[in-house]
Amino acid sequence: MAAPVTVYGPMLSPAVARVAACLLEKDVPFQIEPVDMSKGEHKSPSFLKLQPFGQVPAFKDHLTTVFESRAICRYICDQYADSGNQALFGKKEDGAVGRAAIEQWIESEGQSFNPPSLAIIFQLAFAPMMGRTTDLAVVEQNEAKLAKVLDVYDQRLGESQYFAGDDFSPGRPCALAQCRFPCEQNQQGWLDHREKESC
Ligand SMILES: N[C@@H](CCC(=O)N[C@@H](CS)C(=O)NCC(=O)O)C(=O)O
Repeated sequence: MAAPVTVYGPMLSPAVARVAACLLEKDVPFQIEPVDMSKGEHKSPSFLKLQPFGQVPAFKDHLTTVFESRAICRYICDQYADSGNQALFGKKEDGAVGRAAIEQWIESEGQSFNPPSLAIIFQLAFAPMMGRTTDLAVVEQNEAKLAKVLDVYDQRLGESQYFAGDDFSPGRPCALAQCRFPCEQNQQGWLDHREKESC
């Protein structure tokens, strides 16, 4: 029997991995529907109905479709509140204050951590896969930007076990989705000195 939840896109994509990490943490069974980006399937009319910007991932369950990986994670935490890690998006009793403590780290992951880390991953991991030359100047520029973000992360993770406190929250899978590339491939050792950010 098919799983009721479908994630569209390749697991190689950090944004798809972000959603998969959230579903695994929430113990929600899901299936991955492959989207062959090399053939432009993410720009096809049928996929654009699910994700109007032509990007992976897209998400579908028995109730709705959702796009944008962090919005999908929020939806999963709300819709599947009673499943898996029930405190993933904050404990009910912590209310708006608890939610804000998590939201601020998810937002800063999307705004500050994601752009430079994705640029580095694109150059070091995806460009060679696509037969393109790695632009080391782009890597260097983004390493400098990322270093500032990681300094803040180091400081925060010196104060608490996870970003939003001592409980695991979606900020962690959001950032982990990106970290897996340098950790798996040890690319140029650029995370080696960042023990706190280790996978
Ligand atoms: N903000 C989007 C970004 C998704 C994204 O950048 N997806 C990439 C793969 S990791 C993609 O589909 N790129 C193809 C394109 O932009 O045409 C999200 O978090 O879902």
